[in-house]
Amino acid sequence: MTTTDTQPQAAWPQGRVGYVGLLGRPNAGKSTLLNTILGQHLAAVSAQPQTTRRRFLGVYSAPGLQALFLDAPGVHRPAHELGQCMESAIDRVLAESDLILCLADPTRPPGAEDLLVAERAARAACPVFLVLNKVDRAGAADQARQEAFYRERLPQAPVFRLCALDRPSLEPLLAALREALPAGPFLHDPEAVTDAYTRDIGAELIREACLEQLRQEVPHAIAVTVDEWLDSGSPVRVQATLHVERDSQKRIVVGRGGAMIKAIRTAAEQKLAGLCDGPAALRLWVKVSPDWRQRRSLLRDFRLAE
Ligand SMILES: Nc1nc2c(ncn2[C@@H]2O[C@H](COP(=O)(O)OP(=O)(O)OP(=O)(O)O)[C@@H](O)[C@H]2O)c(=O)[nH]1
Ligand SMILES: [Mg+2]
Repeated sequence: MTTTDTQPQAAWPQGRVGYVGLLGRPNAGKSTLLNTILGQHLAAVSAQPQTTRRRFLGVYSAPGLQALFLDAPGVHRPAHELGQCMESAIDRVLAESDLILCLADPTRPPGAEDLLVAERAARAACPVFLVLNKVDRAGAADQARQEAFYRERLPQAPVFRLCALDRPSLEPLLAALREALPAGPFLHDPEAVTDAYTRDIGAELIREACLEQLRQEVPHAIAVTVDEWLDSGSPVRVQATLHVERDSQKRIVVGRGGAMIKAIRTAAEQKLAGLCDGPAALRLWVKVSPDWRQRRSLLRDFRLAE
């Protein structure tokens, strides 16, 4: 994976270029869509809502097109300081975007979060495309209900139906982006897929493993910091801390006889191996950082607040 620019900027081509913000309720499939477009698993994805916590840039370059996708947290009513930081990340993505993809999930009836999403999209200063995702799992009636809800608030938005897991179903959307984005010079090296540090992507993938292994509220109470990342040899050696809010959560994360932390480590090592194109050896610590989701200074330390 290339995260840093390798060619001089003067050598980058011209084409249709712009920032494309991903807006939608939690679990709508924004990060899945980004990963499929990039052809790499870089953004954390899970069946649980509120997986994404901060803005993430994914660069899609093709002949004559550079779409700079901005993944964002899902729109919801914030319950804590972390939620406020996620709101700020959404605001920043919307302010930066040349075009917004408003993702709707027709497998669920329109609810309060959809209203927040649609109202936000309707206030946007740039064009909005309505994307009905998960059409592989939603019948025609459910798709029509979701489309009607959003179209009432976004009457001008063109509609795309797709399955974010299925690359060919994204082609009409990518073709429309090529038409809609402004002309200009590429803004990133065409070889680069993100500007994020590999260790920060690694931290997200470790948290993705926590979301898969743990249930209910516990994974949401976890923040991951990478304390060491040694990628000069093989295996890549990583040390990370899982921060939880309470002793009771620490006991669940460690598990009986260390079984849970071992399962998290094994799952995370596989994800890190995919990221690093080679084996990874992970050491994990669990630390209680009381009420970190409410504390600005810790949110800054964990790079969740700007
Ligand atoms: N069947 C099906 N599942 C999908 C599709 N798109 C996403 N999913 C699943 O939906 C769940 C949520 O996907 P995410 O990409 O994490 O959703 P998100 O919008 O980024 O969620 P937040 O980060 O919480 O805002 C995961 O289990 C995905 O595998 C789709 O088109 N079809
Ligand atoms: Mg996400």
